[in-house]
Amino acid sequence: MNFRWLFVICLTIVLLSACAQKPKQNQTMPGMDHNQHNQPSGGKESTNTSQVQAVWKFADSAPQSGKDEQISIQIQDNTGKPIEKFQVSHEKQMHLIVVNKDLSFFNHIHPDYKGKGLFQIRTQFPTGGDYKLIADFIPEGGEAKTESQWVKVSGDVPAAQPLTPETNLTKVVEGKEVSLSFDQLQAGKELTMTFNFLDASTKQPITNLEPYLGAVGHVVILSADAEKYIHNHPLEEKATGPQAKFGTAFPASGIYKLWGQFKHQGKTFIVPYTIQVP
Ligand SMILES: [Cu+2]
Repeated sequence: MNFRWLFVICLTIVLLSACAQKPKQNQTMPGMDHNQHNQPSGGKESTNTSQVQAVWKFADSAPQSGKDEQISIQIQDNTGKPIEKFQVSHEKQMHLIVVNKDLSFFNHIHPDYKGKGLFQIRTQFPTGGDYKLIADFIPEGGEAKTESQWVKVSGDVPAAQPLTPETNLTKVVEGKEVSLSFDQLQAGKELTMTFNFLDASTKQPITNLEPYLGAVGHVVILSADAEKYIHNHPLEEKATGPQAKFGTAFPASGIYKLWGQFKHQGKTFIVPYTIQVP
């Protein structure tokens, strides 16, 4: 494996196990974020990332749909001592992804850091059902960490929407015609994923995409069962379109849902795709 390539593309793949009974299968590829390579190490206590854990708490013991719910995420070591310092990665100390079980709902939010390892945010779950919360953060002096938690939200549960792989990867979102393509699409291969942006009415290339959280775009990928989680940043973070390219790798064949997040003319937008990886 070419580690330099991985470093450059900021790729991480974390295989998550949802079952708390089982030991976690965590695989973090090197090069999650440039920041972790740039920290001065002299005199700083280093963090053994394998001992970092997240304790999730909800202000309401049973969160309800359609209500502001407070989520608290306490980051600590395996003795319960808070981890106190975090690196800023893409402008935030923590990125929190919220999806529901059939992956029809996606949210990317940023909890506030309250000190002493505690992150908090108020958010709403649109319907009842099972949701997965996935937190990305980097303890200072340590490696990028991903911690996740399933939560049951009370309220009406809509019928699950089946994930059907799309064959046509061109769609119109917020007046933009977005096309997704891959240089090769096969499980276990390092590949390049390209988003191309045209003005939907004039078909002219869009060349003034704006940075969103410090990069031209962000891509989150989840396997259909929400167990395999990948968060990618662009090969060229300062690109402005019409193309945004990301390096990634799908750990196994199967159905995946991915969400590209971009910003244009002051507005952020999300482009979702469901794909079949051979
Ligand atoms: Cu984020």
